[in-house]
Amino acid sequence: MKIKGRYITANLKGKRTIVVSDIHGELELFNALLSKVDYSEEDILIINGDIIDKGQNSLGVLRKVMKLLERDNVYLIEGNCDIIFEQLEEEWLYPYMSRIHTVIHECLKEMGKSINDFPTQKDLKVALYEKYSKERLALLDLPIALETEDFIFVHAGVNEVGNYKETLEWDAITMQRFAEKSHTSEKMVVVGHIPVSNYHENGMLDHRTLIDNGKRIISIDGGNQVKQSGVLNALVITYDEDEYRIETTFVHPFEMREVIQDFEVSYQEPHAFTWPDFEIEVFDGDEHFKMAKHLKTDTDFMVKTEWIIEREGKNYLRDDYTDLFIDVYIGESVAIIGDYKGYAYVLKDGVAGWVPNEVFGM
Ligand SMILES: [Mn+2]
Repeated sequence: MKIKGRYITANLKGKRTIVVSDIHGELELFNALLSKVDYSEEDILIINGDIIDKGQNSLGVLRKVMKLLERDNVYLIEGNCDIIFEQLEEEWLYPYMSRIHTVIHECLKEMGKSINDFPTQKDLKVALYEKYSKERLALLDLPIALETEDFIFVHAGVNEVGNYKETLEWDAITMQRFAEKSHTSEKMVVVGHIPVSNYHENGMLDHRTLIDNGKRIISIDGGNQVKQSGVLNALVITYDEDEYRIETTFVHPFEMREVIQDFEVSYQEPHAFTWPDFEIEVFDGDEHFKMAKHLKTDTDFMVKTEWIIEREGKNYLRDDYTDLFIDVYIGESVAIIGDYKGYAYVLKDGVAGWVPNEVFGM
């Protein structure tokens, strides 16, 4: 099946449009984002896939979205995580569920059951289809793409084919790294699915919306629930005087902390490494940072000691990593991703990095 069998259209001109994607069961962040953009019934709301799984409240998000979908101006596009009710008999399901928190875990919990109460996956499916038919139907046969006057909204991407509607459904919801590919449509293609921080080559873990006017691709997955420092992004599209204005904003789940001492790095060449290229070789260093070589890119960098894990005699980064130090100034507040020995891992303007504890008077 191709997009052409499952796409819808809408007109954005004359309205304000809010676009979000990859909410991944994070009801509080979703609510925070809607209030940050001052979302109202007058606005068009486009939810560009992956509303459930990974986060802790998929049922909460799903039920909220079901309520929102009663409005004419709200659109939900299918993401690869949203079809799990149709995959209950897949062989990979239980191994997947042992690694990733899913909406199925939440259904089981609500029912007071565990997987072991069902002799076969088919039995589980029958039970879920009976108790959760409304939720399942809300996610069944969602549109794969929404096309407007000048935009195409799709979860993962479109193929570089004569007409984007020839894109296979499966590609549209699962393709990798679309922002590095091209497409042939005149329209701007807006996607989620791949955290934008995976695309940066400037040594930054930057989670903010990536707008590529040359390629006509906007990527908005801020890595919420996938990246430790991830955020939930929104696009706000308005149309005034024959022109679109595209604004971006985001929310994050971290606590803010006030800076009471300036910290500025005069010169640095930062590095960032993202999954799956985590193997490193550690040389010397101190209790805070070690010097290491990133094997895949043959790059020397500084790694916070807590980020180093050892497996079978080899060293790895335990997660995405950046060695960027962030400039901070008295009176501003930054988001605390985590406190580590001597340093805090912080998020400022959507970019992750390190500051010494002294900036907080600690
Ligand atoms: Mn996805």
